[in-house]
Amino acid sequence: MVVSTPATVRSDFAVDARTQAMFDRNGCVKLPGVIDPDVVDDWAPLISDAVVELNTEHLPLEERDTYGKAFLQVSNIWQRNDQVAEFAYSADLARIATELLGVRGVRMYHDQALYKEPGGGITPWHADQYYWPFATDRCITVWVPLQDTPAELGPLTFAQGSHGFEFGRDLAISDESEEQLQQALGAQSFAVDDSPYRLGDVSYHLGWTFHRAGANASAEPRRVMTMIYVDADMIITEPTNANQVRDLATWMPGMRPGDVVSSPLNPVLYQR
Ligand SMILES: O=C(O)CCC(=O)C(=O)O
Repeated sequence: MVVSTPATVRSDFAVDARTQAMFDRNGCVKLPGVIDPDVVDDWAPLISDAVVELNTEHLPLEERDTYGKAFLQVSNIWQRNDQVAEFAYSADLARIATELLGVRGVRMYHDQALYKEPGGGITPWHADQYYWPFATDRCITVWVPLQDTPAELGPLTFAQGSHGFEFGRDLAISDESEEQLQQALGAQSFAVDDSPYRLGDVSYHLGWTFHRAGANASAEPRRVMTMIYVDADMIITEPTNANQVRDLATWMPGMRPGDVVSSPLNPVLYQR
């Protein structure tokens, strides 16, 4: 059987003034119907095959820590699977990121499949930029569910407006981040968006926006593909923790603080 690659992910979604205002205010936005559901359906098995092939986590769920129970995490699939690279390189998803960030263009930082297994645990509250040595907040993740994602599968959940909140920016994903941030974010009365996603919906969030996800209480895996983009002109800063040292070496090999993010792993995916 000849398996053909589905069409490159296209979208004519235009970021209008209302969407932009919502994103600027909340540091995140869930966007309905960005991708044709049939196209997502076509891609889902290819991405799942890559996750099965490349996954290195083989411990039973009950033997993993909280981070390990949250999801199977397979990163930079684009480097190892030419088909999935076409998905990860979607110019339209990168265009939307560029428009939301208000920059001239974006580069690939890395991609990541996040598969929450049946019975998989919560994703603790955290902000991604704790892991990233960047000079500004112009970095963004697109979260693309590969099936309808109602509450029982663990949809991504945002504390709206928390991208300006500084407490907890030094916390790695852990039981501690969940506990401390649940309390701190609750005390600030941030609105929490834990709404479901329909197939074809996606969300975008800034690196400093606090987010979490519930456990997967269903019998199906919660399959999600993400791409993380940075401003095409992003400057690398001195790492402030061991995770940032590792991220610098892994996602920007050969680069140093003061450089523009521009290793061979960081192609420009869209520019205006
Ligand atoms: O998918 C999840 O459960 C968490 C995702 C996340 O933290 C992210 O994409 O930044």
